[in-house]
Amino acid sequence: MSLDAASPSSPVRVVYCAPGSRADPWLAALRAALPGAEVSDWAPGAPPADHAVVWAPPQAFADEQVALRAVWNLGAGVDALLRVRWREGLPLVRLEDAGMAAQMVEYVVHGLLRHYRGFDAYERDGREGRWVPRRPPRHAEWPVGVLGLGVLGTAVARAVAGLGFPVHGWSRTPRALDGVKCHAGDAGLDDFLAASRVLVVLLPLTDATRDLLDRRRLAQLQRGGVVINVARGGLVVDADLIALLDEGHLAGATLDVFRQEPLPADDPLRHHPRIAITPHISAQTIREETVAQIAGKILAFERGEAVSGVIDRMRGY
Ligand code: NDP
Ligand code: OXD
Repeated sequence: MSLDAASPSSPVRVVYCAPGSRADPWLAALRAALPGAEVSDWAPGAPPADHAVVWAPPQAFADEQVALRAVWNLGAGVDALLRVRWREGLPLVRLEDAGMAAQMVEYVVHGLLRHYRGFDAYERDGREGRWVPRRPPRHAEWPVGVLGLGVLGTAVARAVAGLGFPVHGWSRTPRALDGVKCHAGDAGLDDFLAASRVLVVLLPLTDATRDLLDRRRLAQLQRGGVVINVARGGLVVDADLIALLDEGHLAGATLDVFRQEPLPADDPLRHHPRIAITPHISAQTIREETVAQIAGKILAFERGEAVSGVIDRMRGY
């Protein structure tokens, strides 16, 4: 088998499966990046391939594609990928950054500054004819906690620290980051929450993190707290978030991700005056960088080299 376009041996076969997306531009980009490969779109009954490039594929895809040597996820989050039953030992590989870290930093910094500088209140004043300068806020009064210190959480924590905010971070295993007070594991969570006023959620959704942010944990944030969830909706208990906003313990929330997407028209999160929502766009998959990363890793994999980003299925991320 070969990835060399000039080689006479049979080409490596790459199949693409991302239901709901337009396949053509992805197929064209994959063919350009892997000129020695045979790249096709998946349909039931398609011939077996060596590599799969996927986003939320159906179970039928995994059941049929029994010759796969690796699966390449078109995103950083793998909760949808792990809902599929894959052959034991088949490497599942996620995206790492690929242009998402810079977008995530922009989104979180925007959300943070909106609350910190009180822009919503000033915009309301402007519309309603008021002219009321308020006392300038102090960074020291707005410590930021970043839940998850992986590829994206680290970029966000560094950027926020660079703006002058006190920053705390929380991860499963201990981390060390300049300018960030790092906490780890279940034992470190209470101190982390108590030290944070703004909570940025950048954890994967796993059995260990589902519903993590319930009333008890959100209430540990400092009074006037703000939640910025850019990871997955299932990490936060919506009713508890709304109750703490209504009671005044929390001051606002910026939410990019939801348990059900698109968010139903009648969902209370859509209509709450102190919740801003966006349609899962905080860090989108960028085709050019994504294909370059996946193609580079497929080439390395075929040369027998180790690749980064392989998911630990037991851990769930
Ligand atoms: P990484 O895998 O690089 O980082 C995950 C971080 O979470 C790690 O620091 C890890 O700890 C920590 N973590 C995982 N489980 C636990 C746990 N049980 N307790 C404490 N910490 C835990 O992921 P990324 O940074 O690349 O992405 C994070 C998430 O962001 C994705 O899983 C995805 O859901 C979401 N996402 C959302 C996007 C959007 O547009 N809204 C776009 C892209 C991603 P440790 O360091 O010890 O391993
Ligand atoms: C991802 C996402 O996980 O887009 O990459 O949410």
